[in-house]
Amino acid sequence: MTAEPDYWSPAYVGIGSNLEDPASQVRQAIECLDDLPDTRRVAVSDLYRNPPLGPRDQPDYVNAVAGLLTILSPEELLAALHGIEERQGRTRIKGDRWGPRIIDLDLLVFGHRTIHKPGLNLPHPGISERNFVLFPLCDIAPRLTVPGQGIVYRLAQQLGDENLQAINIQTRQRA
Ligand code: A4P
Ligand code: MG
Repeated sequence: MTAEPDYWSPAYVGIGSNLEDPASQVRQAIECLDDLPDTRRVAVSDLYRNPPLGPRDQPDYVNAVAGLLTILSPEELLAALHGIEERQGRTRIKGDRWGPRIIDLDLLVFGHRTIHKPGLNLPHPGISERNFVLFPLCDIAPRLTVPGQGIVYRLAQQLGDENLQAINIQTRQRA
């Protein structure tokens, strides 16, 4: 009997926090990504402090991006990301879109997949308008094509790095 081969897909996860020591929340989420089943973290960006997009009456955010290889499906990976958010204490307040949060994990890109269905949009909409996503992504995958949006380093150049402050230098490749 031959076993089914495992198909590993590259996936990129956006990480954001603006509550309860955001930088350590982001680092904690990165550690949780390391423990996901059937998944390997292969890269992580620097961490960037930046002002909120959306309502301004909330603290600054810390954002980063992690690069994974996974044999999970996009739906399974997103469910696993929601599990990490819950374990870190995120509660969703209905109607509070873009409000402050302990941790937010967005599935940005999953291979070449384009998906639009309730609960899952891929690529995550708005990547090309957010420098707090594009510059971390540029740290680890500058030549990545975001399906339907463009090549990461070009999109980052177009947007500029205004208001982004790198707050540490990470080892980008996993030891
Ligand atoms: N969902 C659909 N597709 C995806 C996907 N690819 N990844 C659904 C993650 N979630 C996806 O998400 C709302 C719903 O989107 C979920 O049911 C999920 O199944 P959420 O995390 O509950 O709410 P949200 O994060 O407030 O909404 P949204 O639209 O994801 O907002 P964003 O895009 O995450 O923006 N400013 C700075 N500086 N830094 C930030 O990180 N983040 C936001 C939130 C606003 N301002 C910010 C930042
Ligand atoms: Mg989100």
